[in-house]
Amino acid sequence: MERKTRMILALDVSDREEALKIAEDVSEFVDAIKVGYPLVLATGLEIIRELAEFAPIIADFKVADIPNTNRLICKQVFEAGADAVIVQGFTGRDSLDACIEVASEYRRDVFVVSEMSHPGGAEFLQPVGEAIARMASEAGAFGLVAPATRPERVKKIRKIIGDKLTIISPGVGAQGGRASDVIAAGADWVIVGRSIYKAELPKEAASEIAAEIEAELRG
Ligand code: 3DU
Repeated sequence: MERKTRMILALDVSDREEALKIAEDVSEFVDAIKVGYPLVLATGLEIIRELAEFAPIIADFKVADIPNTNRLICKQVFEAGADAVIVQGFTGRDSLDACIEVASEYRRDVFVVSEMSHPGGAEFLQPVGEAIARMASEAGAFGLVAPATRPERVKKIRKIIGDKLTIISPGVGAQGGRASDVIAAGADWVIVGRSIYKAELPKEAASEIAAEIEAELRG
């Protein structure tokens, strides 16, 4: 995945035409498109190949099972054309290793959720987030998912992993995080959903956030 605009679109709509239209409209402002259960359950796994025409696809299935099931899920995801998959880290090293093994067979990437962005993310996951980040680094994951709603946590996690892993960060806009803050804290990409796909003019919304990130990077 190339680091150009440093933005990933979270395309959580449930209509195929709408998804394709938004993807086409905003493709110049995003480095990847994240698809998850809302879109795939509504339209089918084939949507991944259709959207891949516009940008690399990150499949956000937050895979969280035993190693064998994780392996089977990841195979399906990569066969469907996804460039990367998001998996949970709390299931442990063996479950994560299974995902990374399949990803390396397909030459694709794995992102590991270390901690989540919503208020409940602080209840159970945050206390183990740093240990998950270390495990993901040792296991050879490509990146982590860390919360844009808590830039100080992104900063802490960046310190722990150094430059070895990338960080993608959801929680910008609708959840209260600011793109520039989380890029300044050390995220490689911000993930933005509702602030773009629910905007009256998604292209304008994406362009504004991209400009904010660019200004932050210019200093
Ligand atoms: O809040 P938004 O509409 O910008 O969407 C954020 C996306 O990122 C959405 O797909 C959600 O499922 C995902 N995500 C989080 O919001 C928080 C996490 O910790 C992990 C993924």
